[in-house]
Amino acid sequence: MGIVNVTPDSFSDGGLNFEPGAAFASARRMLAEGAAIVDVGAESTRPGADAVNVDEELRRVLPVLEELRGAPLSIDTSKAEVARRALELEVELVNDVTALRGDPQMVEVVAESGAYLCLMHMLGEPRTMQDEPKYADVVAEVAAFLEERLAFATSHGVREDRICLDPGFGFGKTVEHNLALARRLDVLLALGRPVLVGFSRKRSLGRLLGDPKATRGTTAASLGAALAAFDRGAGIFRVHDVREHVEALAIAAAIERDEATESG
Ligand code: HH2
Repeated sequence: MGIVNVTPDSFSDGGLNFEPGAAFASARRMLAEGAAIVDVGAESTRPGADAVNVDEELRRVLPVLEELRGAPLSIDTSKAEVARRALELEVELVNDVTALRGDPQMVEVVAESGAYLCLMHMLGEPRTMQDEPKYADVVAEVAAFLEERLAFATSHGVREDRICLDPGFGFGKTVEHNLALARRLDVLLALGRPVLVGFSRKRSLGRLLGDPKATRGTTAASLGAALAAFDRGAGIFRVHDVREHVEALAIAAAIERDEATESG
């Protein structure tokens, strides 16, 4: 899953794709490089980011979705109206970082459309989520949350086979919380749905490499995280550097396949 942030302020590619022309070009390049889908978002969720109102979010995102109509796209939004308009333009997946808690209409919009849905864990909200996040057991709590959100979505008519789950790296989590979750992806996979991971360029990666004030991670660090998550069963990788991830994951998958063949 390639990332196109049509925002002036995203932590990772802030401003780069804010102009619609730049956003289409990035999305087309990512698809040509092997992305299965491109996630278009118009509201930054970086720690401390301000919220964007629905009119502004639509103004940013609609020209991009219209131009790319027919391509495999995902919409990164927590607003039902933005999701509804995106789905009218044939977007296939709704990526809601609030896991259907941000807008009471969202579950109905997704259920009626039959679209795919990503449910992500976040502790708190973007403005304050990195202010000393605390868990008694981060893995158990994130798994319980995702299990409850999965049940909520399916009980409101979203088909279970359309849903993927995401631990939400960096969303109300310290470096240690992120590492614990990445190590124990098996606990999330036990919920029976594909797991999406979004480690790409996140600041935990820069901090792990020794810069306590890092605000982002490098491409190489992102690849390391993606490969470790692949080994633990992650199936969808939300990334900025598509070509590098496609190549690295293709090799990891080829090695995995070979082992599976040899063991019968
Ligand atoms: N991370 C970001 C945004 N949306 N969605 C899912 N499902 N999982 C994630 O980990 C995730 C996400 C934040 O990254 P980015 O889009 O690069 O930056 P920003 O939120 O500043 O636009």
